[in-house]
Amino acid sequence: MPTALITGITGQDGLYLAELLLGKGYEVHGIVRGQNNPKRDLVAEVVPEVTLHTGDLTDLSSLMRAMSATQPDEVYNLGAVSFVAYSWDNARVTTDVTGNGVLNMLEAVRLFCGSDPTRTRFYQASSSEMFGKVQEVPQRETTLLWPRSPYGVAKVFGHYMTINYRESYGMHASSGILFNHESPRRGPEFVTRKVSMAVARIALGLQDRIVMGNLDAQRDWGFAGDYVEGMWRMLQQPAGDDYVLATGETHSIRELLDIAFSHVGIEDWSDRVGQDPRFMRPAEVDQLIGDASKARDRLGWRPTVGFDELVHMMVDHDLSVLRAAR
Ligand code: NDP
Ligand code: GDR
Repeated sequence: MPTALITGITGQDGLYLAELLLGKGYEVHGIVRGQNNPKRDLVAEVVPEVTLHTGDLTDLSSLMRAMSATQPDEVYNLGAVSFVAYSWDNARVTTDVTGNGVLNMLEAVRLFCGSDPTRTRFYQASSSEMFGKVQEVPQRETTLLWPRSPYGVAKVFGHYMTINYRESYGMHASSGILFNHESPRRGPEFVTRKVSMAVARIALGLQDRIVMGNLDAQRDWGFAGDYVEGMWRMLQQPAGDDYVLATGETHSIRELLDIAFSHVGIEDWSDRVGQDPRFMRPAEVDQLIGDASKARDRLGWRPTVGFDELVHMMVDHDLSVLRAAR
């Protein structure tokens, strides 16, 4: 039975990945930070078979302890300060966790592997946010990186450090450059979930309006369940490499609002949506659209959930949660 260690197990992707790996017969371990993290209960509820270990990406010794306790065949480094807007006001902690945390995890894996550098395969959660200022459309593995946020800069560091460890030490290290992926498990601070929760509340008469930031930004949104499958496929290849995972379609925040409101029978949402500078960013990534042809050709990976279906899934989920609580 192969063994996997996941950082960021309490997050959206960590839970989907744990479910996927358990379904494939893996023994799954996760690293959870903090002395009394309430999300331990969430992991215990969703994936009770997972064994949790205390650790923090900023603490190398805790990562080394987790490596030696679990002896993993595969490590998925999903842990990060992941909210881009937060990263401007918290640039240092974002750098420490999202950037230097990758170096710590790579170093823990390298030291554990000793004279057999491919003993443990490593996945780094890189991001389309690294592309930042648009240089090329669609964006692919070779597109020039021009990050526009402290989060994006930290991810670029982690991305190149992963490539550097692969090239310097011969490690089986892969970097997945994933475009936005969402689900009913998405954190409420991200735009899709913020909209799905608010639209569900508005539909049930529990709220009048939603206040948003930039409605013109465009994102390439897919379903998180599809993207964790791509992560796993990367680590099943004979050697580590870098791959874009994306749908190849882009939509604006306005289109997201159109589809979500229309799903609950509201065609004109103009008086339901306000805008506030507090949700605008000091620098915006205007348009993301990914070219996942390398992942399609080499991994046989394809997204299965379209944008309308994804938005409907999230609104329906939030409606059912609210109805059940009534
Ligand atoms: P989430 O924000 O849902 O999860 C982030 C995880 O990181 C949480 O489990 C969190 O733990 C953990 N974490 C935060 N700080 C630390 C720390 N100091 N030490 C250890 N763990 C920590 O993110 P997603 O699941 O959406 O994303 C997973 C990864 O993929 C992230 O690295 C993200 O940046 C990246 N990514 C995500 C994309 C997306 O669209 N979802 C696209 C591209 C990349 P806690 O619960 O304790 O806060
Ligand atoms: P993003 O996701 O920054 O792309 O990072 P987010 O959902 O936060 O923003 C997407 C776009 O929506 C615009 N926007 C708003 N965003 C939020 N959160 N709240 C609002 O009210 C709002 N109004 C407009 C934003 O300006 C932006 O253009 C996500 C994270 O998961 C990262 O960790 C990951 O690396 C990238 O996706 C790929």
